[in-house]
Amino acid sequence: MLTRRRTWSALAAAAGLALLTATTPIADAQPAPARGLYSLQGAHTSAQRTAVANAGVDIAGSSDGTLSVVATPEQAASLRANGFTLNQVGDFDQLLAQRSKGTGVYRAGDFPSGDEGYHTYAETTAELQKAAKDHGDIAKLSSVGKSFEGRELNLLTIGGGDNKPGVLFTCNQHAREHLTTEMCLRIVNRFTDGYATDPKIKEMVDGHTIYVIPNVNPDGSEYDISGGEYHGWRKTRQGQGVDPNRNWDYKWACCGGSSDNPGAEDYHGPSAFSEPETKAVAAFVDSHAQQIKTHIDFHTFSELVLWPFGFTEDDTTEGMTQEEAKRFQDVGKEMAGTNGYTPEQSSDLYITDGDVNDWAWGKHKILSYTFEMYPKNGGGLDGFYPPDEKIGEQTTRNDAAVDIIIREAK
Ligand code: NO5
Ligand code: CA
Ligand code: ZN
Repeated sequence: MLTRRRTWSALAAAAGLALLTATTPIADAQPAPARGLYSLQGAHTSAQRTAVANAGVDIAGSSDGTLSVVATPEQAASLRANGFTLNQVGDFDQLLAQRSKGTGVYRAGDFPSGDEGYHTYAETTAELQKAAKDHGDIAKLSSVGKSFEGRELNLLTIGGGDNKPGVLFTCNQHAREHLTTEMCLRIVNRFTDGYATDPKIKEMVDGHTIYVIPNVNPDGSEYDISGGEYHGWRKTRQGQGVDPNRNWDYKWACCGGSSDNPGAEDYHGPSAFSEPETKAVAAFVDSHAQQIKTHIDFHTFSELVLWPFGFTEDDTTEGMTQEEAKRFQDVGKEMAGTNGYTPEQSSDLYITDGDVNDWAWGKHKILSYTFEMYPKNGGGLDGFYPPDEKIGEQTTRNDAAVDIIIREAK
């Protein structure tokens, strides 16, 4: 089993090596090792998956003990030495370049050619403006604050009024998980366009306030598609980037579920809410905490419904009674019954600390879930970047689950 301690000694060794090579002529300097995309077998338990995450590799997906990971050759060797089987799918950068080539002509600022069905930040903003304009009676566009690079963190509010129970949907904490932005847009369009014609939609909207934040990490998602090539980027864009889903101020950095190495993909940041994005979304939730009852944060991929806590393997603990845990399980399973995802406690996947669900429940008792969307298994790069043809089926797939989390806001 890998341990955090071993990870650090490996890092220290690598740093020592870098100091030695720095004295050799520039021409002999080794480039950063190419990262590979690997299929890793043998990670059947949460403890094993947490160990893989703590080895500093980027876990992209998980299904039946097989993980899709991005790792350096050194990391791969160390994982093999610790008993995991790793098969290299390909060189990560080459795969990204290949996947970005597309079929047609690349239009500046857009997604890579062939994937134009995805919405850029500007296109998402335009969609939200249109929804608010076309449905001014029920929809309002505002912002909860600005990203590090100054983009508005758009909030579309639908229905109800401030005295109706609220439900929050957040998307795109992780930059490259673009399908999630489409999920939030699906929710916006369904509850605005459907209002006049679908009595069930009308009833849900009239009885609730639906808050939708389609881009929690717009700097990251714009960077990820910059130059017409996917970059495999996960984090924010401040410094070397911070994993926003390790940056929330509840049991932050407590339990080995994040990294204190700024280069790591699960770096928790220098302090809780160091990122303007998580800080702004949290301030919005704080100011509506009496009203917001339920929440889904969308991610990709693995087709999972996850509930808190992520920081501990215990089902019940301080802040989570037996009764509360049972409600998470019951509603989680009911939602999973509609979309075919696998329902489980977040830490059954691997330990995370400072994630949004732990904060929303731990601080405000909001019934807060993570959905890991399509696909279940990520062959090649399709896990990160499913073709845009998948958007329709994979977002409507969650309509019934979305209705359940709205129903539960009461
Ligand atoms: C998430 C969940 C475990 C909350 C995370 O692959 S993901 O990064 N989308 N998984 O690790 O934050
Ligand atoms: Ca396409
Ligand atoms: Zn994610």
